Amino acid sequence: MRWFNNGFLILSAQSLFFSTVCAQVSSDIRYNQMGFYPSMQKIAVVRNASNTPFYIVTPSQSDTLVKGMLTAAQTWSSSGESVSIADFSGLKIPGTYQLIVPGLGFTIPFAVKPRVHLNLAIGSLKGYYYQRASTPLLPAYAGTWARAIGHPDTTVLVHPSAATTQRPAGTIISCPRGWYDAGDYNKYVVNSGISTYTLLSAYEWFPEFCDQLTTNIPESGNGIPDILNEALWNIRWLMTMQDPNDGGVYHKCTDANFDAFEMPWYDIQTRYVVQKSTAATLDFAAVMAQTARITARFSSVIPGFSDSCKQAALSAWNWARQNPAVYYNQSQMNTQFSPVINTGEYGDGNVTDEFAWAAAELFVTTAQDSFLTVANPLSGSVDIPAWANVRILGMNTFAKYSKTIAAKVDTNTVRSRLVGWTNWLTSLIPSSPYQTVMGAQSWMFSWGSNAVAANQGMQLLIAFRLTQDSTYLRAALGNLDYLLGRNGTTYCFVTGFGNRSPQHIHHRISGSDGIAAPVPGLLAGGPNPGEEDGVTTYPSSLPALAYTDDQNAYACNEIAINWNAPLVYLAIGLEAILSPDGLPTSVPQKNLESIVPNGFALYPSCPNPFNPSTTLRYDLPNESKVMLKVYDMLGKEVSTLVNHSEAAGNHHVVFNAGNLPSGVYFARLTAVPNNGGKMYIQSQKMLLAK
Ligand code: 9MR
Ligand code: 9MR
Repeated sequence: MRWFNNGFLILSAQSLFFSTVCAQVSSDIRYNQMGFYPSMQKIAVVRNASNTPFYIVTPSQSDTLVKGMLTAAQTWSSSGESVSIADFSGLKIPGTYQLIVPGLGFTIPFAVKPRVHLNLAIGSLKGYYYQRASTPLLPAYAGTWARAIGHPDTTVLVHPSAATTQRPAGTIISCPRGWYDAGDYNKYVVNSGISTYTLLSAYEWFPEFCDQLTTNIPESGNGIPDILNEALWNIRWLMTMQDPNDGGVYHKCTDANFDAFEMPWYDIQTRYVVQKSTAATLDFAAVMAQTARITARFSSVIPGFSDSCKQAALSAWNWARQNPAVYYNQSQMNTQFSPVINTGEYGDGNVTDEFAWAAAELFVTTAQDSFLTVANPLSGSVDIPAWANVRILGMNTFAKYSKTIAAKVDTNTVRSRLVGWTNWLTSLIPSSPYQTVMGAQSWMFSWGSNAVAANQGMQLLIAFRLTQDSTYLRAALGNLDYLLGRNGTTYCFVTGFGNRSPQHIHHRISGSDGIAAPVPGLLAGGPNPGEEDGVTTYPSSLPALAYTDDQNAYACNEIAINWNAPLVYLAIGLEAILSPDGLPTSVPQKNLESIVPNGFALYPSCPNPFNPSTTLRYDLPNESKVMLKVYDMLGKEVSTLVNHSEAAGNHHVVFNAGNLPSGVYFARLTAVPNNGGKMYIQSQKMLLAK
């Protein structure tokens, strides 16, 4: 028998009475379902118990490692629950464990291990690849979630609200690439701004870690870290949103109306760029200035790119200076122009924070202090980052570059404003029943509340970097614990991670790809007592419980690029700080590029399961002799769908199984390039359900 330093008793090889007393997994025990770092705090929140013992056991429940006492229960007004805390931070030995509360039940086994959030860091960043517009997602990178190209956006019309002499209404421009904003297929500059900034900032704060992080995307291995490769997919789109004639930036590239729940390639609505706005133009200026200073390090891979970004940032800034109050007000716009536009608004009637952010980024990139005389990044109130609340983003950048800007900026004020505000956040923890900053006050639950948690986490990590005070690090991890299960709903809010994650996110691709599992690595919006979608399946309207895993519930179960970004930052930051020895060389990433050439793909059939017919899509990089056949489970050929030469490009064919029995079938595509190149083969599984 021995004791942990904090007084926990370790009993060896106890035969337990628990298995009979509590023979069930309890949903009353809330904890980070991804697990815990050996060296860090470990907390579970337990409902409906108080001042009773708890045990940490091995999965066979034969050995007890920790015996502790639950704290006295407290009521959380945001959820109406009575909860107490099981603190087993003393358990520092890596392993797999279960927590048992006699009378309540036990948890599913969880891990205590180093790098416990590495896969989350990779997966949440990979989520952006799955959101890419204007490109097919190749099986080599997207696996099951491979899909054909949607929204090429090479024929985008200038909406009458955006007409100028040089570009009258109806002018065709090209705005390819970018990420879909969320569950919808539109691309909004304002929301892209903060999302891209946050990914770029993760790189700026943790460059050595990011250099090693690969997500198996088409650009992997090109000499640029994947987090930047991914950001560049969006930045190259953003650049097309600037009118080269005047530097102003269109507010969005959009359908007139939200599309149906269908795969991207079915959306053939006309795409428009609408009115330029000051907010979009300043957000653009900020991100382009940031991109310019980062990509300058990669000039051998992308020569000239950094300069183009700087020019783009400067001309956007000039437009905004001449047009300082052009707000995007969609309903007003719709009274003047047609077609009427009904997609997301991202309207913001106060752009003083956008001016401050752009000024900060431009100053750090150019070292010219004229920007700071236009807008002072240090004035105004510090608040949680959000698409309409961007002042703090500039302060973060000042904090990051405080050494280089110290001659012209009062960097003590930068630091004291940021740290002072995070002190207030951490001061909320002791009286918070879940012991987290997130949810300590009920106003934190709003549309996209999970991004409130993640953004608080990002700011806490920045405070840690500025002070080395581990209070902030613990609090940042506490908010990640919240997102991954230590919350009022029992959900781990990231698709594909944890024991219980959302299955029915409001996401057109996940809802129509015929694959049961949602696209992975995406953070659901989270509890929102506004319940603006009118869905009736919410279990409660209490702030912390106002969440339902229902596809129609867009006010709490949509995903969005500005919500994933701070999650990426938080996961990367914690891993970089807590795994200082870098990434293990065995990060499970396969790059199949050498096996399957770019441009060759067989996509999963759609629909799948199907009855009686389904469509198979495939892309050829070169003119090839193609054989596409279908086999049954026993390998017997049941159909030849294609057997002739075809041109390079996208193709599709319908497989009709009217005369076949239900069951699993395999489509197999073989292509022999007519130029004598190597033969390529790919298979996809299909389910016929009659
Ligand atoms: O799918 C849309 C989602 O991306 C938006 O966040 C949300 C709020 O603007 O709107 C969703 O679209 C809904 C529309 O507003 C009302 N009709 C049902 C649509 C969902 O299918
Ligand atoms: O995140 C946005 C939230 O702050 C707003 O309250 C809400 C309603 O205007 O819109 C959210 O943004 C949605 C956007 O308008 C359209 N794409 C999906 C976004 C996430 O729901």
